[in-house]
Amino acid sequence: MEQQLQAVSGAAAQQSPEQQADAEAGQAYFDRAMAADSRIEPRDWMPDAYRRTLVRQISQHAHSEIIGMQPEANWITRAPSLKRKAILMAKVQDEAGHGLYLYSAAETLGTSRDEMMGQLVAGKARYSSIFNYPTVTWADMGAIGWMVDGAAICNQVPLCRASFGPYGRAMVRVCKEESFHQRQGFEILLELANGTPAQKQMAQDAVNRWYAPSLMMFGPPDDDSPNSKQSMAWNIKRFSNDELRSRFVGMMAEQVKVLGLSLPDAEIRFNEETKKWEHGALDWDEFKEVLAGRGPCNAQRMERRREAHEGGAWVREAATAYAAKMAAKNEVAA
Ligand code: BYC
Repeated sequence: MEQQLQAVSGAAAQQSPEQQADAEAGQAYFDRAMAADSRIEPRDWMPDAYRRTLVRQISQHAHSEIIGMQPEANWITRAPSLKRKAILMAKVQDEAGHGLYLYSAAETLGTSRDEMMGQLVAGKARYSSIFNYPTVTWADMGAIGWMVDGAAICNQVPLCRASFGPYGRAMVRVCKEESFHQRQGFEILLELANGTPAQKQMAQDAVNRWYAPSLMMFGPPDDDSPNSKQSMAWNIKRFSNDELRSRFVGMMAEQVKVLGLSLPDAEIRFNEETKKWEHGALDWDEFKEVLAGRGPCNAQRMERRREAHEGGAWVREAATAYAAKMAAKNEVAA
């Protein structure tokens, strides 16, 4: 907050007295909204840093949904039955929809979708680390649904209460769809776990592969998370990365028993004193490597995204030409 006030007073040097008075009134309105835990809407005054933080988080989130379609799309043609194929296609389409709601929410902050997409294809934007891991067997569809979408739910249910209205409202619908995604993943694993010994092993191997990457989805440990404190003060994030990770571990530790599988972490336990779930150490060097673009599938994910973007150029051009034609027609009619 101190930083913002400095930014406001720094900018004040170039502002007219009226503009300065408006900015001060805006800041006071914003501070009251934060204290009352109420919402900020796109036309409300907001500090530049709040706007930048939201564009950063929402656009990263949107990119994650779009890139996140790739690992699962990899199995659409090889799904083991027509029913599984139809369900997986619907899920992948949902992820595209989530990306679109989120790009729209970010656009209300004044950044265009073109700009955000441009940053993604230029390799300048982040997306979730989790989507840089390969999907090597059908059981990975189960593990992604159960664990990755499960982690997404833990992270995103609190975001339904994010202080920025369009983000919070988008999250409500996203979370409803994620619940269906998680159940479909759990059901894939349950069927495999109750199948032949080879199928059960395939399910266990997938759980083993996705366990640590899904815990890392929550972001770096709290003492290494530069954005958390301010995002929590602004009521964007409601819980810290470690708090959400701990809740997620607790949820998985119970559900894995129903599957008849195990989590690859002997150190999972509920700490009666802190009332929190604990887990074994994670390899944060691996996380940093993935964020630096050196994960197992980073290059492939970016290449596919660029191809899709270039391949879709004619659709964007056709839609723009059609919109211009309709606008001209309406003008003549008016
Ligand atoms: N991967 O200070 P921190 C889905 C970055 S889609 C990559 O803790 P923050 C699904 C972070 O951006 C799920 N980067 O940051 C889709 C920051 O870098 P910058 C996606 C990560 O923002 C398809 C730096 O590390 N979910 O479920 O306070 C199929 C320091 O971190 C990651 C969302 O996007 C990561 N895992 O907290 C199936 C949820 N973690 O920007 C499923 C919304 C951290 O300073 N986002 N970084 O350069 C959030 O809740 C928060 O942004 C995070 C990070 C918890 C992810």
